[in-house]
Amino acid sequence: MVSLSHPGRLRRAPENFLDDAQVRAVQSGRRDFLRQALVAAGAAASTGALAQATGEKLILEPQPHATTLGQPVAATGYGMPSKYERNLMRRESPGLTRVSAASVAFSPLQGMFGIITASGLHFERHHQGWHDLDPSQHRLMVNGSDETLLKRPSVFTIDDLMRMPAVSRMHFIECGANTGMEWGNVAVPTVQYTHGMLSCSEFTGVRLRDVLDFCGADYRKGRYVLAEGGDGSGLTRTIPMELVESGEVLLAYGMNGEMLRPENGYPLRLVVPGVQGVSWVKWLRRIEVGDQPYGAREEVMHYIDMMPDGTHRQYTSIQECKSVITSPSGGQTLLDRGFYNITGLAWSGRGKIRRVDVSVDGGRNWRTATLQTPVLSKCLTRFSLPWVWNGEAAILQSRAVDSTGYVQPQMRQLRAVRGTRSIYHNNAIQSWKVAPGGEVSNVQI
Ligand SMILES: Nc1nc2c(c(=O)[nH]1)N[C@H]1C(S)=C(S)[C@@H](COP(=O)(O)O)O[C@H]1N2
Ligand SMILES: [Mo]
Repeated sequence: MVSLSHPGRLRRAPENFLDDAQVRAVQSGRRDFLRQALVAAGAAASTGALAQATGEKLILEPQPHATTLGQPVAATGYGMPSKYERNLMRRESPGLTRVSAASVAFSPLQGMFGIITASGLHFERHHQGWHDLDPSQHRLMVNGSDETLLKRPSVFTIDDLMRMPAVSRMHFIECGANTGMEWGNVAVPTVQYTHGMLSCSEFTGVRLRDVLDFCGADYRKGRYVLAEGGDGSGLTRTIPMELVESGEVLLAYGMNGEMLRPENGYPLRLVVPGVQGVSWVKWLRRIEVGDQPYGAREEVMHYIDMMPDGTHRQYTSIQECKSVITSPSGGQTLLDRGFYNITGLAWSGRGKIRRVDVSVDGGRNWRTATLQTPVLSKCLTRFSLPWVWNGEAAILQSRAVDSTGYVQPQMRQLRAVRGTRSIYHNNAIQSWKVAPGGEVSNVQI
């Protein structure tokens, strides 16, 4: 048994890493704030007063809630988190975009348990803002790029789709730009901003394959589908037919046991397990079967990987194996020497997580972490490793291996191949430095 008799205490990360002046600087177009913000976040973590333990009074004296009548049932028809959890929120990174309708809100990975993201904390990425669509006024059209590719072009209501056989599956969704700010150097202080374009839910819907079968798609000639969103961004993405034929691609209306949230595409979104978020088209309005990739705007202008030799790669859609320690993580402070449960998340767009190794000395020595069940394909996997912090400097890293045998690369290995001009598909090993004072910060080694 690990020394639970000396449990270490941990101060949580400051959630907003930019002060008002820095936010104003960003809004006026300046972007040199990130380095300063990092210093500021460290300073904030090392000041703040420690809460005093109130001791036995709480046990020995009857508390108000034990001597009064509580709130009635259904006081809130839809339950909300405790007011004491108000700090745990998805947040926008003020430096990233100038317009909040075309932006990202990051999931607070540092405060989440298990593998499922509470629906209200699911990250958001919109190109043109979100809408709360009336499901009775929404339609999905399914057609072929010419009449030979699909025998029965059809228009479905949400009710039509909900009457068809449904499946529920747990999968992660990660934006291809997740960790994209870190390509050049350390950019943001906390795991919310380094890795928070990542969420995991149980999705419910109809297999796209079943709908294409129903419409009489020609799978021999029709090797691609185009998915089109209903919002003003005109977002379209090509999906290879193999993925559809595998039965994994869903026309989803459900998320975590209820209808999708408006921010996440209510009433219908595409679920493309293992593939980067941009292909999970929200407010889905049309599916077209075609015989070649479409070369849409989000496939030739954006979501491409800039290579060091000046060329770029297209259609690198699968999210490769990746992991991150969510606690201890950047912005937190270890207040005592003693026991800490190192924990984090691992995932792979190619299948299951086979193993996660954790290092506390910057990658010289590795120990195999425990994987929490269930370990599912194309789903987040929670890992943990007990650790006794002796008060010395440490560098924490996690390295995931997936069911194909692929090993998550060190940052320098990834840069050797990909250079530093990319935005997308940074799946490098994340390093958190623990200073002798206990402050945890984002570093690259
Ligand atoms: N119609 C539409 N679908 C969309 C987008 C969008 O702006 N419009 N953004 C895409 C991108 S880039 C990502 S990463 C995911 C984000 O999904 P989420 O907001 O549910 O997290 O949705 C994708 N689907
Ligand atoms: Mo994205």
